Amino acid sequence: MYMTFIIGIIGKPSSGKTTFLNAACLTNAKVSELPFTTIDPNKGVAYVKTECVCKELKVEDNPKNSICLDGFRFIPINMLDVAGLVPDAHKGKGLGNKFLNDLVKADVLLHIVDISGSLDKSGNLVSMGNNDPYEDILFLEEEINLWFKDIIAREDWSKFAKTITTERRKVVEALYERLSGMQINKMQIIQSLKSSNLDNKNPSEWTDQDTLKFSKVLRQISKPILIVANKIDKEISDQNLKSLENRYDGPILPCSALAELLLRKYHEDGIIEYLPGSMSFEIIQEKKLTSNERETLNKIKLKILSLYKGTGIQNILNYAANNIANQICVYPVSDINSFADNKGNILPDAFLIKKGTRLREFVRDKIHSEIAENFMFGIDARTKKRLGENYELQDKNIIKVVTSSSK
Ligand SMILES: Nc1nc2c(ncn2[C@@H]2O[C@H](COP(=O)(O)OP(=O)(O)OP(=O)(O)O)[C@@H](O)[C@H]2O)c(=O)[nH]1
Ligand SMILES: [Mg+2]
Repeated sequence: MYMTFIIGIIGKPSSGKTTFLNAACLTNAKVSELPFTTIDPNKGVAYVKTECVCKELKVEDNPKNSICLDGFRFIPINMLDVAGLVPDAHKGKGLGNKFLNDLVKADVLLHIVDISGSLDKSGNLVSMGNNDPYEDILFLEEEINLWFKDIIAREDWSKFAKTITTERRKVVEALYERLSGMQINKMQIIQSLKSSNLDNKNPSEWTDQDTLKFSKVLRQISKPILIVANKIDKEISDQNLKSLENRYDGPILPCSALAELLLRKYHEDGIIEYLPGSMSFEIIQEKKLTSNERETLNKIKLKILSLYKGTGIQNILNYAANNIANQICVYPVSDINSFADNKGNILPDAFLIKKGTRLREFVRDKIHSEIAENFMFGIDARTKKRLGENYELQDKNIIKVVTSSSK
């Protein structure tokens, strides 16, 4: 079964979640100043940008599952944008928190924060700087943890807890089954039990605080949140970002979803040449721009691209995949000399997988379960060395999978 990497977009109403999705995926989901514009989730496909191995190998590739532009491999990932969350959403405030259930399969969550501080907690306009983005980070994280707890301790919890004994292996197995479909593995459950000191406590004896503690740790590990300081183009934003950086202990990535959306649209229309993630663009059809548009583009160049080394979107997608979710990139091939598949396509596929993934898991999850059954060994196409099923895949590995039928 082929599973793609999923990024979920969360935040209070009007922080720019849908604009972020539209900019990253060039979708056309509805955006407006009014809070709760999004009710049903919006989906899109974005790309993580990695340096393609075609450069190093000096080959011309024919990508199939991804795109190669100027020696950069853009690998598709799924994005999901949901409704806005307000404080006490778990008690039913705003649109409540049930819509978060659409995010159970997400690998990473992006919290889109309005860094200009121009919106109250429910997404209504207030004067710039009046809202403290730090408070948004705190309330949102709490709501996400409480949502997670609601899923773990859903109504049949006491019945479930009674069926398991204290034996740790059984507790892990039972919790793993209960949480299936949430992108959670057994190691994460073991780690969360340990960190919340619940290793030796039978779930039937867990207090509400215990469940909350466990949910919090498990959420942190399995659905880490990356803070995105959106609307960085606004006047007061840079100052707010610096003040937030002094108080919040974690990465905060600046972004102007609006600027990225404009650049990608002008690029699509052939007016400018812009490679997502780059620090500049080139105007190729100057005549098609009004003087206002030219001025806007100039501002984007001076006040965003050069100051923040890009609009932030591509950097955020890459950071979420590489630094937060620890994804690496692997290229399966059939021919270790030409790096082609069995149809002659050179370096056809590039897959994102979690660091630590073993060859056998990779074959099972990313290639084909039938191939996994006949799996014998792998070959590193660079070194031509044989790799056993327990080989831990490394970033930019080019791998041939040998099966009993293909040998
Ligand atoms: N200046 C500026 N405005 C932005 C940016 N991103 C979004 N906006 C504006 O913010 C408003 C809300 O944008 P949306 O994308 O609809 O926000 P949302 O978070 O999806 O809102 P809900 O669906 O209601 O929760 C719109 O007027 C956008 O144009 C940005 O980077 N800079
Ligand atoms: Mg929206």
